[in-house]
Amino acid sequence: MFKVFDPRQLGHAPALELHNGAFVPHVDLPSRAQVIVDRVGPLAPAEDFGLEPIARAHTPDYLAFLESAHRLWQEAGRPGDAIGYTWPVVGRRPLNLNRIDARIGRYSYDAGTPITAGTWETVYWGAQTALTALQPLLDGRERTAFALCRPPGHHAGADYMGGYCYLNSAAIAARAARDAGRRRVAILDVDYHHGNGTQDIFYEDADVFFASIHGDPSTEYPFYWGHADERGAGAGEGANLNLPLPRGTTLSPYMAAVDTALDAIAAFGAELLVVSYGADTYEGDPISHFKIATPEYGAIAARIASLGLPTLVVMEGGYAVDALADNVESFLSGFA
Ligand code: OKP
Ligand code: ZN
Repeated sequence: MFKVFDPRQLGHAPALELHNGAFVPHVDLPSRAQVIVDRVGPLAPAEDFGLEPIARAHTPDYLAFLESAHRLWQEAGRPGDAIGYTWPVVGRRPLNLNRIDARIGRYSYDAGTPITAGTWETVYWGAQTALTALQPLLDGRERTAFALCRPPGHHAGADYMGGYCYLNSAAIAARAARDAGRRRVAILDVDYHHGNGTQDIFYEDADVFFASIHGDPSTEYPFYWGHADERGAGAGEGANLNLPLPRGTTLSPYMAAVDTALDAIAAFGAELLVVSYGADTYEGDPISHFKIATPEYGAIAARIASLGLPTLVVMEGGYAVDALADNVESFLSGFA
């Protein structure tokens, strides 16, 4: 398995997030990546494919915002990380406002996603990490690859950040695979949280199938996406599959959902699979509520591997830092 990690992803270290009514220490620590590197290395550094493949999944105005937001925040005389507090009501007319608070509101949907001085560099190299890991799958040198991306990306849409996510590395890689000639690509999202950003990016796309297994959004973040009746639209109708599961879900019902997703991906005729892997389905995760045990990740991955597709595993969430390396190692072992 080809494994990629770029150390330039360690610069993003958000201080606080607004969680259940209080500012608390942010759970997406740089150490999340470091403990995985220390266990599953050696990992190759990222090559630089530039902004073009990133701009195939994100809008130019959003990228300009992301690159400049922390500087504008500082110029406004603000301390610490840039974070929003005002959001446009869905359906409001688009306004191109210059004030930093309005711009943050326009390009985000929550207060868990602060922009630090190091955010742009970190997420840029996260996207390059995914693109680098994809290359040997495209030229047939490898069957599986692991992109150690951090922060996660699956909540980031074409023109918004949220849920600790800024650039959607899995979506960028899936689009790059299409651009490289793969006619049909599937994304299987097994993070605890619904991958709303990925869903939005491909919602009307007939050539990228998105399947997600996640905590039921009627009780779980991100609430407004991830319901079973979201099935894609326009040309993409039927190419989106949400499999929400209740709090407390254990391996057996989880695996049944994996089988449902894999059957749909096989029927779709995918030529390449991107897996958004979150280790936050773990029974000890501090912010999530499934009951998957460490050795069970190997079994889940082996089931995914039985599809027989070239597979890119992109790291998403997982916040039990003490168990994170074990969980990632177990998952990757299922592809061996
Ligand atoms: C990112 B990924 C609300 C806390 C919600 C956002 C969770 C983002 C998870 N009290 N925080 O999907 O692992
Ligand atoms: Zn998650």
